[in-house]
Parts: sequence; C-alpha cells; structure tokens
Amino acid sequence: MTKSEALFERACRVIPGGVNSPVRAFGSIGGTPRMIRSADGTHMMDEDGNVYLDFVGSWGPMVLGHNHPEVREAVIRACEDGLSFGAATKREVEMAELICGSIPNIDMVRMVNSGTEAVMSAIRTARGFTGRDKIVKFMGCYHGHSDALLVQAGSGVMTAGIPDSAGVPRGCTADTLSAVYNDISSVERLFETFPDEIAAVIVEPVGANMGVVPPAPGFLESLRSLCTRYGAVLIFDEVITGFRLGFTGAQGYFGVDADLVTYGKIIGAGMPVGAYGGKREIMQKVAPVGPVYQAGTLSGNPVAMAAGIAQLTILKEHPEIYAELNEKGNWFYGEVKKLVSESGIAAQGTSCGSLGCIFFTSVPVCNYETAKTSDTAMYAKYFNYMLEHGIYLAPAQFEAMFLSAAHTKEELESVLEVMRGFFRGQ
Ligand code: KE4
Repeated sequence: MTKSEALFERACRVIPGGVNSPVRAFGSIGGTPRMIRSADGTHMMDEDGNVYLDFVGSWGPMVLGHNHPEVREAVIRACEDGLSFGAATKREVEMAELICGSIPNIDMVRMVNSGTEAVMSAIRTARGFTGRDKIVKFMGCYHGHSDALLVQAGSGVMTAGIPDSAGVPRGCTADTLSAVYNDISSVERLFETFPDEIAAVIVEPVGANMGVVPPAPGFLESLRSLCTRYGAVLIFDEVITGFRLGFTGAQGYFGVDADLVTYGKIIGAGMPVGAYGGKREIMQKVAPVGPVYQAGTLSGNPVAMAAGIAQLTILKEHPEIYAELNEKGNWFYGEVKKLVSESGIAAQGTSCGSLGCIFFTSVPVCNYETAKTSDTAMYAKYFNYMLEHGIYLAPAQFEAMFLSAAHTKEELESVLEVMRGFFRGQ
C-alpha cells in the first residue's frame, strides 16, 4: 500500500469522500488521489516521493508557479506581524488600491475568502442595487457552491452527475434562470419574458468549468448591450480568468466591461482570498455604507493580502509575463489541437490563452450540451496515462489545464511527446 493510499483510507474515515473539495477525490477518473506533500515551480511531490509536472496549479492561483520566492517571503514576513486582527489594516488598502488603480471600471472592491463568497456577495449586491430578484446564469458555468447558483452548474457538480445539489430548497433557485452559453438568443428570450425582473446576468467570460469553452465572437459584447438595455447588472465571474488572461483579466482581453467582477485564486496566490468589485454607484450599496449586508471574520486577512499583493505586484510590474504566457498557450494548445486532430480519435482541443483542455468527442464543443457528449471514460484513460508518465492534469473532464509562467518550452514539448504516445496507442 502506498502512503497516498494509506492516508486516503484514513481520510475517508474522517472527511466526506476523504477530501475537502469533491473534484480532488479522483471520482470520475478512478484510482487513489495522490496526497501531495510539497510543490515548487512547475512540480508537485506526493507523499511517496513521486514527482509530477503540474498543470492544475491549485486550480489557477499558481500563475507564477508554486512556491514563488517573493510570495513565500512576503507571507513569512506578514506572519511575523501576527496572523489576523479583525481590524482594518494597511495591506487591505494596498490591495484595494492595486486593483482599483489598475482596472479602469473597478472603482471599489471588497475582499472575501473565496470565489464562492465573492459571487454570492456580488449577486446580493446586484439584487440590492436593482431591487430585482431574478438572475441569469449559463448552463455549465460554475460560480461556487452558494445555493442560488447550484443550478446546472459545471465543475465538480457536472462531473459528479449532480444536475442540481441536494439540500437546496426550491425557493433558493426559483429566481435563477438558466441560459445557453454562446447562445445570445437564449438570453434575449429571458429578458423578453422578464423585462424588468432580472437583477443580473453572471457569466464566466471564458467557460472553464465545463472544460474550456471560449466565448463565441460577439457573445460577451451582446451580453453587455442586453444588460445595458434592460438595466441588469452584468457580472463577469473572473475567479479563473482574473489576472490570468492579462492584468485586467477578461475585461481587458476581450474589451468588454462588466458592471461587477468577481475574483479569486490568483488574487490570493494560493491563500484563501476572493473579491468582488465594480462601479462606485453599485459598490456603495454594500454595508456598512449601504443596505446590502456582507461580512467576514477573515476577509482581507493580512497574511493572505501579503501573498496576493506580492503576486499581483510581480504581474503588474512585468506585463511581459502575460505576453509570454498567452503566446506559450497559443503555441502549446495549437500543437495539442494538431496532434489530436491527426490522431483519428474522436477528440478535440480547446483553449484561450493559458487555459485549455481536450474533449473526447467529435461534436464541436461550444456549450454545456456539447461538452456533455465527451466520453469521460476516455478522459479517465488519458488522465491516468499522463499521470503514469509524471504529468498531473485536472482529474476530471470538465475542468481546465492551467499553464503557468514557470512552465518551460522543454517541459511542454515533453508533454506533447507523451500525449502523442497516448493517442498513438488508442
Ligand atoms: P472557490 O469558492 O472554490 O474559491 O471559487 C468558486 C469558483 C467561482 N467561480 C469560478 C469561475 C470558479 O472556477 C470557481 C472554482 N473553481 C473550481 C475549479 N473548477 C475550484 C476547484 C474545486 O472546487 O475544488
């Protein structure tokens, strides 16, 4: 029995499914989750000493690679001042100024502790600002696990085959309307049906929780004009794309401004941080200055702020990182698409910048329905083949592969070689 197996057996006795987040359980690909002991740069090591080239990067935060020295030092220094005070601190001001001073349409921002909390708070703020109740989300998009949004969600919900979660009262989702990603007419129909009842439309500007599904040309722009026309708040859920596609995230990458934006992952550099922000007139609705209540004991935690400030500062001061990262992604995923299409296997690659994935279906994937045609058993075979060759991918079809600034061309070429081996063997 390996150490990972022994630890996972112990974990299953005291933690539901042995994990603190479902996707980590390897449920849809089989086998025992690797218990990770440490990570550095592009590699992770498990408790048995196996080393993996990592493409999960903690599901997005490790855009500079694991254990970046400047981030680590900032955290250690912050710890020496104390872990948490439950009081306002300088670092929270610095973090807020860093964001508001760099992203044109973010006038104010509130720190929370996760992407889920950021989205939940942004939805409440949009409802408080408009006085309306209904929200529109897209099938296959995942926005964390708050009740109202666990409707035809993506990510682990999709993998676990739970179309909706148990324990969510009908009342919590009665005002959640589902639209089809990349199908603007499905949104138009909802606005025509509920012209003055929709508080917000929330969208992943790049779908990354049904696998990677980029927005069709004009889709985000059309959402923007529909929300403007009907007085609804457009929320970009940038928990994954924020500070990844560029310092100004998907807003800058696609040239479309949302009214509220949610952040997570990269903003904390691996520490528990989420945030939501946007126009002053909307954010002024948030307590204590406005009537929309939202609070958190560890929101803006000084140690987490130190990590996030360190990582965001590096990214802001070195914009060339994004040019290199997006160019690297275009090249790498271009090669993936080529090798997959030449393989004769029913599969296709999709990507946007440093995000990408392989779907095992011949149906062109553009939304939840087409993503679901993917052969998840084939994905499991692919995942396990790559893992046996020391390459750690997302342990589920409906997730993303994350490149970081630390991944070298040599490493990526070695991955392509292993991929070719897999596809040749099918
Ligand atoms: P968290 O509450 O997990 O910090 O963020 C929720 C969330 C919100 N919005 C988007 C677009 C997200 O991708 C996420 C979380 N992403 C998943 C990965 N697909 C987290 C991994 C997990 O659930 O363990």
